[in-house]
Amino acid sequence: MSSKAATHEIKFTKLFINGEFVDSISGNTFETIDPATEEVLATVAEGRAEDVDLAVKAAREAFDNGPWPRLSGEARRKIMLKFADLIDENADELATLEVIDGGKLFGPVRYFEVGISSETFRYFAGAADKIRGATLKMSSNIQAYTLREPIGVVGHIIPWNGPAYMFATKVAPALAAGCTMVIKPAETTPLTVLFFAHLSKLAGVPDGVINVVNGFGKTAGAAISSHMDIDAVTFTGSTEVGRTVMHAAAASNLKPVSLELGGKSPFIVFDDADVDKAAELALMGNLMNKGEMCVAGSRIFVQEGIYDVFVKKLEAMVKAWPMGDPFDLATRHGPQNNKQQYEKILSCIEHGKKEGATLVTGGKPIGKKGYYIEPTLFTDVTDDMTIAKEEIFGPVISVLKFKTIEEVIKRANATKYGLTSGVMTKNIDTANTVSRSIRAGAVWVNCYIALDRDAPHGGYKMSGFGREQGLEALEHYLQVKTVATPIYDSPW
Ligand code: TXE
Repeated sequence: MSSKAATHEIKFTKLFINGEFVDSISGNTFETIDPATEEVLATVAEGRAEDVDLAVKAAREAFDNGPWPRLSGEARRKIMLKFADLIDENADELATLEVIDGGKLFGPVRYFEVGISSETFRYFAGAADKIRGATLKMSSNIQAYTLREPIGVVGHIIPWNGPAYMFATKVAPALAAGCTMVIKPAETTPLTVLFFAHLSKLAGVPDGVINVVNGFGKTAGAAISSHMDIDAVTFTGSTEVGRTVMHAAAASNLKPVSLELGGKSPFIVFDDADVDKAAELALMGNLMNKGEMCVAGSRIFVQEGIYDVFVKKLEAMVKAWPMGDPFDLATRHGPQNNKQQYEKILSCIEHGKKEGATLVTGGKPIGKKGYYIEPTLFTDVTDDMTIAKEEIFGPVISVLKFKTIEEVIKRANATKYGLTSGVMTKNIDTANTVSRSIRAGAVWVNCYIALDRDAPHGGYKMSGFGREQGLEALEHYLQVKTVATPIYDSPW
């Protein structure tokens, strides 16, 4: 649907190690595809274990002997602020890469997600000179305090649904803490991350602090999670691979991991809610980014008194969801990121049909080229159906009916996931009860996807653990050291 991919010059396709773009040791490459056309966009260097080794060596040297962890917080802040400015100055390029490599839409990325990325750098730049420990009350003749030290070399394994956002979310707090790192972008979306690597050099991030190894999960990803010289790993992706990463971390050097593993978030609409607003939020919470969002409100529980009106309004909105050229600012619907994801979504839709949900609209692929799927609305969904249990990660909305608050709380919590949730009601007591009862990392009351730099984001249960964004995100990148000295002749 877009012609821009064919003419856009792609500047960076190699690995980025120790401040240089380099070929992989084996010389292997792989192709990255434009999901809107299924045509090859670029041939990219493919890193494997030996390239990860090289990248870790560079990061280790930069950590053990280089300037980054030893710079003052102010000096790190300055470089991070420069990095943020460069992100804004290159917003068109970054957004274009996100569209052609990841199937995202130009408007939301150019005018929203790139800005979130640069603001994330500014937020954590502001924290870089405020990392401090505490004075401890031990005994009267011992003076003790804590130091917060960077944890060391960090491995970041990044998914494909928002590479720019993910890069900033993981890299900015790690930089602020004084860590060095090896990043593996998803194999379907390496290009934005490579462009960020180029910007990091322009910003003045010293060589070896940021390294990027493109490659596949089972080779490059596994080499990161099992590496003996990586001190911590962060992972965002599927629950299944999260488990593998944790196993590998445990089986190697017991490095701490933080995992963000998706969800099956409830969005609960009570009879007294503003129904127009509720329908609009349900729509955005499922169709934005063609549903490829860990925070999707993919189980919409609607109270019986408002159910029919809600479904009518939502149906009209889903049918009017604008499709078209991803570079057209009016377009809201793009291709799914990759073939595997496209097939998974279509298979979930088939399950929905077979298991007895009512298909109100959508449900089919669009066109002959590109991974496009119609925005899809199912009603009469019940808790036991596959579409109510499994993360679909696509433009598929499931509406379920409920009667009472006690019932809906129980059903909303009856999931292996616990990432986010939403509740729509004008009754403060209802809002408070639901907020305290839902087992999830966020409850959005009369709003949805209220993500912010200052708001910690992360999961309960099998949605993972650890928090990204907010000052809490720094914790993963810091060690606490207690220092104690005796005080002789203390007057106290
Ligand atoms: O994810 P994978 P996939 C969910 C979503 C989606 C499903 C499958 O439901 O439909 O996962 O997507 C790297 N060791 N989310 O298969 O494989 C991989 O190269 C180390 C939710 O694409 O988990 C990529 O960089 N790393 C989610 C990253 O893991 C490995 C975002 C994610 O890919 C690896 C994406 C291994 N053995 C998918 N195997 C969210 N939480 O936002 C793969 N990888």
